[in-house]
Amino acid sequence: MLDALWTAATRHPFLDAVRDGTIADDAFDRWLSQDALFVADLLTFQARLLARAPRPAQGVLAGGCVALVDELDWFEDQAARRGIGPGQQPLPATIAYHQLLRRLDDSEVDAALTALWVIERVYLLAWSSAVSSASPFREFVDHWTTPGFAAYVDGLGELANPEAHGELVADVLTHEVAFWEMALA
Ligand code: HMH
Repeated sequence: MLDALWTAATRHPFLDAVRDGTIADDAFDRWLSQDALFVADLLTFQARLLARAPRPAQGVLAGGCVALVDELDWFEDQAARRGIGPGQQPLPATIAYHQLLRRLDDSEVDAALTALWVIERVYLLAWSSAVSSASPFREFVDHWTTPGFAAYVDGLGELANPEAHGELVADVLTHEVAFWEMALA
């Protein structure tokens, strides 16, 4: 059940089309503008989590916050290059993910750390499935497949406890699937 959800969240027709260079511009731009909104929400969540995290988790979480600030700059740059204006409105899957992150503000740290590990591991695996030397979207694929990002996901993995939070893991994966679906819709 969980395996099937991991597969659904990390192998998706959106990613196949990115790999093959056949993704429609409007689908890619929809993903890009919605993911920028998601990353802004993720930074808010992660900064709050850092504030209540135990000592051993602070380093990896703080490093991740800095990376997310850089990522927001990168998204703004990419959006401008693709002619996407600022002030994009969140679509239903982005709003639902926002609500999940808000709920996690009130859950125990152990659960929130586990969810964060799933959120980042999904992107590492998903974009790894889109690797192709010929894709015109290589810059995006490279962004979430670098050794540095893989090391960050490993660092989060040491703080995560997926066995204790199976339902939450499934919940995050379901939101990830819905996010890819939104891009293609
Ligand atoms: C929807 N999940 C989504 N967007 C992202 N950028 C990540 C995970 C990883 O940061």
